[in-house]
Amino acid sequence: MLYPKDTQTREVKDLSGIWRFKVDRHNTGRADMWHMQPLQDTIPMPVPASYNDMTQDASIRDHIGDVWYETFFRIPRSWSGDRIMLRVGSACHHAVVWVNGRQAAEHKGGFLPFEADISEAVEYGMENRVTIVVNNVLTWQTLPPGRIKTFDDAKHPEGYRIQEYFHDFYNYAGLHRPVKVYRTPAAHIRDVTVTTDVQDGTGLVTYRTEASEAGAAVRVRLVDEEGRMVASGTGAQGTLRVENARLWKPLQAYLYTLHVELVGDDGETADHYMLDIGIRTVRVEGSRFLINGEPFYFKGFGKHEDSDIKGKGLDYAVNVKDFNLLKWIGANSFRTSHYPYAEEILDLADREGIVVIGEVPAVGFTFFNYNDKVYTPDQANDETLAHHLDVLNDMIARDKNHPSIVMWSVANEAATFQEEAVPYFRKVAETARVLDATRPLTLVQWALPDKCQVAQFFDVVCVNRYYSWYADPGCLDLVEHQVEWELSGWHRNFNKPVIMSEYGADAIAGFHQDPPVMFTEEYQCEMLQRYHNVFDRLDYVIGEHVWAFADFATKQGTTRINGNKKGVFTRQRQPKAAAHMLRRRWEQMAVTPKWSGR
Ligand code: GCB
Repeated sequence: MLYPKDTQTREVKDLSGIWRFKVDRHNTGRADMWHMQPLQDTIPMPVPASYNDMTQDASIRDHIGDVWYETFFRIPRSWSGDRIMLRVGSACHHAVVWVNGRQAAEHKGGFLPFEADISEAVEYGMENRVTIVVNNVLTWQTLPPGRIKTFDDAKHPEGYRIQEYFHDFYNYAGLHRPVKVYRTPAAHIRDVTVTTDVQDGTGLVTYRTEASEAGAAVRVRLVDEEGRMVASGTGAQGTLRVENARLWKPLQAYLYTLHVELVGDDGETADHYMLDIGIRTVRVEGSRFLINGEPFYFKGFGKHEDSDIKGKGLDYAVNVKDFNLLKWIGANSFRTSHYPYAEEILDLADREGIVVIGEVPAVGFTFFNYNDKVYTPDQANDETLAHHLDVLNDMIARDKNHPSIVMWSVANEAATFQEEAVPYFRKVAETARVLDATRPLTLVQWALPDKCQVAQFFDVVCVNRYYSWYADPGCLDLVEHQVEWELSGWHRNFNKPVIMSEYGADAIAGFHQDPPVMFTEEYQCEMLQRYHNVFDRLDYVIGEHVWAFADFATKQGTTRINGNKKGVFTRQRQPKAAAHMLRRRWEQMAVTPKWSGR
């Protein structure tokens, strides 16, 4: 799905701003057709943003069910005759959209965009009303999954409900990414797919375009960062050759712009789209992850889209700060744990040369008891799998052209030790390979190496493990023994490169004790250091992603002290002691890369 852009033939209106908002206290608004008139008794609500932390009202924060958003926009008369699209960047987790009371779109899944052709629904030159109902309920047929718990006892008032979910990050909801209206010509470019290769210094840029009319004439040109055209071609698909190509490299990004034009019968440009691309290759070979043929060692974090007040709402300032912190600390990569991030973040990664592992929102497919079945007819069932495949499809369709994304993660900590996981993840892996044959695949593991039944379907083993935290809390002296025992098990059983995709300890900024105890900054440093000692000894360990980049909001519970404090930065992006320790390590690794001496 193409990101809306202003081009020679296209124009975008961003509807970000203050919308009208109303909580549907009894979830009756759909039946009462609230979308037919302007909403009554609304409060102001920013878009994009999560609504949860915006007011002082806990019943808004904790509401289970529908909330309503509404705004007004004008379409100039000059847009008449064009194709007018409405695009929602993300609505967590289900949404129905009406324009002037007429249904335009319905969508399930909170972290990916959807759009609708509203050419017939809008009035040109007049005011138009868009109404969006957003629902935050998680079930076993959503990603991530959840369930509504009801009570049948005297301790709870009748009808009392709780939204349960099996991941820790807070279930923020609302319109998290911008809503945009844009126009394209009626005859338009529908999609562009680019893959790249390098042969003896020549970059090969293979492109495929889809147009609204089959057989439409297409011309393309590739322009470098200085504005010089380096290659051109015609035809709906083809391969452009770039002599002496400047490669997209980690921390040394170079982007070319591919201009795609649909050509009318008169030879004029009927539609025009521009895509930034990077020329690079990605391959797993033996126990190495190669970017442009060079072994790459992942240094970085699992992150979240999460900040004060806005929750999961897109925030350019926070995003730029985060990329500056990544560079400051010497990181070169992150995983979009545990859902596809905003396209604006991936654009920054492309531009800054930060390597990304893109993840689908399949998180919480585990009960922390090996024997509790996850894949049952009333939990992770065929409908869940079908939705999982849809989301995978939509994520790859949206993100396939980002050079920063080097691998897809199809799930985080699924119960891969249960035999029902085998057909489930065989199907997921097969589908991902059909959708994208160019990028390696992983599934982030919680199972132990002798128990996992699906790692053979993937190219890289990613493991999350919290030795001396959830297991043997306080026993720092066990960490090296246990990490080495586990990682060597993965290597022995599957013979694939291994990334430690999560490891870490909660540290409350300002808590100190030496010798270290849990929740202090000293303990966080010491634990990370002990993991690192093992990574440095094991040749097949190809990366370390500390959990987490920054502290983040979670659901309430006895293991979380006003959020998850495993951040190396606080939620306000201030460094804890561990950040300085990592900075020293990663700067040194830039000078002496892991495999340089071998
Ligand atoms: C995990 C999860 C991550 C949690 C983390 C923790 O294994 O993948 O989402 O936040 O542990 O801190 O418990």
